[in-house]
Amino acid sequence: MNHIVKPYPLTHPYVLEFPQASDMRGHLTYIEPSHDLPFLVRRLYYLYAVPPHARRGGHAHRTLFQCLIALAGSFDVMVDDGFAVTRYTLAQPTVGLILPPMVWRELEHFRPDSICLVLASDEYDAGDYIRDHEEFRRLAGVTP
Ligand code: T46
Repeated sequence: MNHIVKPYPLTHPYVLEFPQASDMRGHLTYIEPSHDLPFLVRRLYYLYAVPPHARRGGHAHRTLFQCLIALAGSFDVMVDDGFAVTRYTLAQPTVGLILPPMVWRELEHFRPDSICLVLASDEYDAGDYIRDHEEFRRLAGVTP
């Protein structure tokens, strides 16, 4: 079950910028999920040591909200809502890409030493994944 805390757009991906405190010692970015995200965080995980030619994702989620952040390095995220494809390059630790349910995502072009932090609205549930693109298009209402 997702816990939506703010009336953000809940059907389209979008990019958020998080605050940064900087001084001579470097930078610090902070996220307060109950204020800054359109969902409460129940899980986090991270992708790292991804080979340059590897692709991650290749699925949609039925109910899960996620926020993707490039903590280090950079990578591309292809997002498909069934009707249009949008490509994002994540390259700053102050930027989060919000992915609502029912969007197909593929991550690729990881630069060496990239780290992708993912904040997720629910615990891991293999049943929440849609791994067949045709099934995704049907469920998204694109094809009958
Ligand atoms: C997503 C993209 C961005 C778990 O046991 N628990 C977890 O919380 C996760 C995320 C994965 N796993 C297991 C399931 C598989 O045996 O870890 C293995 C690799 O997972 P997967 O092939 O789904 O990894 P990605 O990088 O293709 O996808 C992941 C997330 O699963 C997915 O929700 O949006 O990162």
